[in-house]
Amino acid sequence: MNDTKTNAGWFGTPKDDPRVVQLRQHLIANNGIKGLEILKPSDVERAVALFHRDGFVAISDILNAEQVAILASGCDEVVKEIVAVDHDHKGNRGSHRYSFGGSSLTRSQLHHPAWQMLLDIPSVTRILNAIFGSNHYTLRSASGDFCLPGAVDYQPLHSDIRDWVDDKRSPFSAFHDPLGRMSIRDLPCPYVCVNFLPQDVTQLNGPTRQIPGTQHSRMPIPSLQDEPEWMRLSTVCSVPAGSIMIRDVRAWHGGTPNVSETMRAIPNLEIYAPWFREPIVPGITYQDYKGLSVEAQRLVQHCVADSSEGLVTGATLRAP
Ligand SMILES: O=C(O)CCC(=O)C(=O)O
Repeated sequence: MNDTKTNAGWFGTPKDDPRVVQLRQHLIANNGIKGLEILKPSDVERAVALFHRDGFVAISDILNAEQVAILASGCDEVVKEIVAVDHDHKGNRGSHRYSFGGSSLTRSQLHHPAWQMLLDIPSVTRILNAIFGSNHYTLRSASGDFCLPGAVDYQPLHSDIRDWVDDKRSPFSAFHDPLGRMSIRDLPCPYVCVNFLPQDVTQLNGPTRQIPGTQHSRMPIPSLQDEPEWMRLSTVCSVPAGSIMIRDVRAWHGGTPNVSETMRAIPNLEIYAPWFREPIVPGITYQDYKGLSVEAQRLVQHCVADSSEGLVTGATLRAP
């Protein structure tokens, strides 16, 4: 076991524990969605069709080598700061698992240049325009997730958006049909997450599991105990660095074991559909905003702090 405690190396259950060795073998033999299509940036129509069919789509060759290097080093820098305040790798999305936004005092990483770089990638803009049928969508946050090596457990399946029909105690969305006939799941996609991959995502380093076609489902989401094995193996891999996953956040998804030697990050942009808005927390200073391209400024227009205000940035395990 590499017990460094201050960096993001393997920590926790020994990597040669028989259960870990067996899990690794099982994942190599079985992990990954069979026949997963990985599209190219020019496959815009197919991307829209797969997104609406499955609730997610993977597209390679979005970032070039230089952009991948900038994003990887930005993620490493932020991960180091977060792990420094969590020596036991307890995480805030399960053991060894963290939200980049949930670990930031601003609830976002939009202040970071590596995330700002993602705001104006023309191939992404083309696909989002096609998914939403307009360019009037708006950024909610720049965040994402990472999991450290030694994450041996599965994160429960979940949706990132819930309304009052799904969960009366902690709905994510204010959407409410007093007659109880409509749920946010009956609507067109209100909110997408675009994950950018700064490293290859493999069978072993915690590929996101996505259950195809569940974005409109009203079935209860299975707990870890009830989840069938095919769902555990329904992961988006192997996908090369520089790719994106575009996900309808209503589709059931969850984190999976990272039994590799290295951290896996999936920084993201979270984007509201043109017709959907919920409260947005400022994540970028006016000064930084002024330095962005016109397209990026359009996207972040609702995330900008007042011109007289700075932002207090830094790592925390419990974002305010
Ligand atoms: O890390 C992943 O692959 C998914 C994480 C996730 O869905 C979450 O923490 O909400």
